[in-house]
Amino acid sequence: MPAFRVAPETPTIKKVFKKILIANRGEIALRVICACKELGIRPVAIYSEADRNSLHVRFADEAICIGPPQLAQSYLNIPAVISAAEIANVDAIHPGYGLLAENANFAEVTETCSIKFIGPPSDIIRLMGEKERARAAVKKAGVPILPGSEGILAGEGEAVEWARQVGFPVIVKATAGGGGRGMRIARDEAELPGLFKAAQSEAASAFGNGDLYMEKFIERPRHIEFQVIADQYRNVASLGERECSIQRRHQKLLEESPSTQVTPELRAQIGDMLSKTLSEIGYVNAGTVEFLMDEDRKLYFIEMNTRIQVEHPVTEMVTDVDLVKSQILLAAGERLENVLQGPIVHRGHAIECRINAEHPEKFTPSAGKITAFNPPGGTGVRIDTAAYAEGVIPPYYDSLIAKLIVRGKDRPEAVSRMSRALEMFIVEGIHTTIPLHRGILADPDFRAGNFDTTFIEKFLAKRKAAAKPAA
Ligand code: MV4
Repeated sequence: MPAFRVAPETPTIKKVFKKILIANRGEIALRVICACKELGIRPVAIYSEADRNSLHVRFADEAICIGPPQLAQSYLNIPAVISAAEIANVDAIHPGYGLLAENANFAEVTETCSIKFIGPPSDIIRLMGEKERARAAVKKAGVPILPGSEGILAGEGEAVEWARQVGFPVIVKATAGGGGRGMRIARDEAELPGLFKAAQSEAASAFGNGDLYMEKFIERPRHIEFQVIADQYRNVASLGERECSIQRRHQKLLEESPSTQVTPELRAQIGDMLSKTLSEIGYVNAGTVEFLMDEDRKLYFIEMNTRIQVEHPVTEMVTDVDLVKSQILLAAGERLENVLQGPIVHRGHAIECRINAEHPEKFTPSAGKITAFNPPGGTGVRIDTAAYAEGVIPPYYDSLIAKLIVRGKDRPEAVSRMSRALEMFIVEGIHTTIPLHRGILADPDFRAGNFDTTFIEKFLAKRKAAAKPAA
């Protein structure tokens, strides 16, 4: 990729939408509203009956109630969302993350109604949503993937054949899955047919598609993902990586950038490779390419997400690129060089802690009224939230209530800043993951950067042992 030139002759962006409907709620709806306001675009909110008093309704120029609290009857109700967009006469829809963000049919219906979907074309969403097809597509374009099957596994017999070739342990994954759903690890040949059948029927009932594929199983991987943005003229830029190994049951808890395991050379190499690959595929708008890193620090593609992600602020903090504004401008047809207005530079270190409304030990949702709310401030601290004192967290939706993001000149400063910010973050009336994060930030292995995707398991076991009185 060429370095991006500063283009002083084209400092302002001409092609812009007048009105955007935000098909989401909570902190990401507010985040998109911020981007709209800064671009002089009128944001239109949709909301369920449970969200009447929420901040995304308050800060939007218009707000349309689309139904009762249940997701299927409101934020996931495609006819209701499209009707609101038609009534408000918007130029585009921003789907946020989750909900309809990676629903290819929704993107297709939106475009059929002559409303711009802020994301990739629906056929690209569909391609990346079928994990086996995505894997084959990026392999063809030269991205390293793990040894594994080619195409969909025809049956247990073929699974055993591939496993012999790849070598145990192997993992079978649902092509319609992703994010950890519908996977089974087989450690030897004896258990593979049973696990295959279990995975197949689980995938069939969960996704309406029982198709499976196989990969070599990596024992203690790190989860590292690369942020990319692309215009509709096949220009693609990589904005570096996020380290996302601190997860529990496939829910990320904490993310950071850069990864302590990625050198500037590796970052540039993967970035160039992804720019070339995604240009060939015709990728457009923001996207995230997920990799597993093995003990030899080799990266292998596992899947691609075609949306803005929860953890996008850590990339924004180290690059100073506003990813949501970029999404909007790219969807409006702007060229990448006009959106970026200069080279991509990585400065300092950023960490994000996801503050969930849940019990810190049991991880069960904790809905209710927030009685006290003191978000921390100060140098290098950012909070993305739609929560406020006296506000109510409804029980129907995702438990994420705030993202606390810090930037420091280096990792030690970011860790220290996050620790003090967590100390000063007060939320009362509901349970949150704030105490859990305080514990993670104090952990010697976390502080040393010495962790992988098995970190949380060990951390929680240590905690439990320490909490028990000595026998
Ligand atoms: C794997 C793996 C080991 N080997 N694939 C889980 C989420 C989904 N995106 C992919 N996942 C995994 N795929 C191979 N070939 C281990 C995981 C995995 C994992 C990955 C990232 C972060 C946390 C994880 C926790 C357990 C398993």
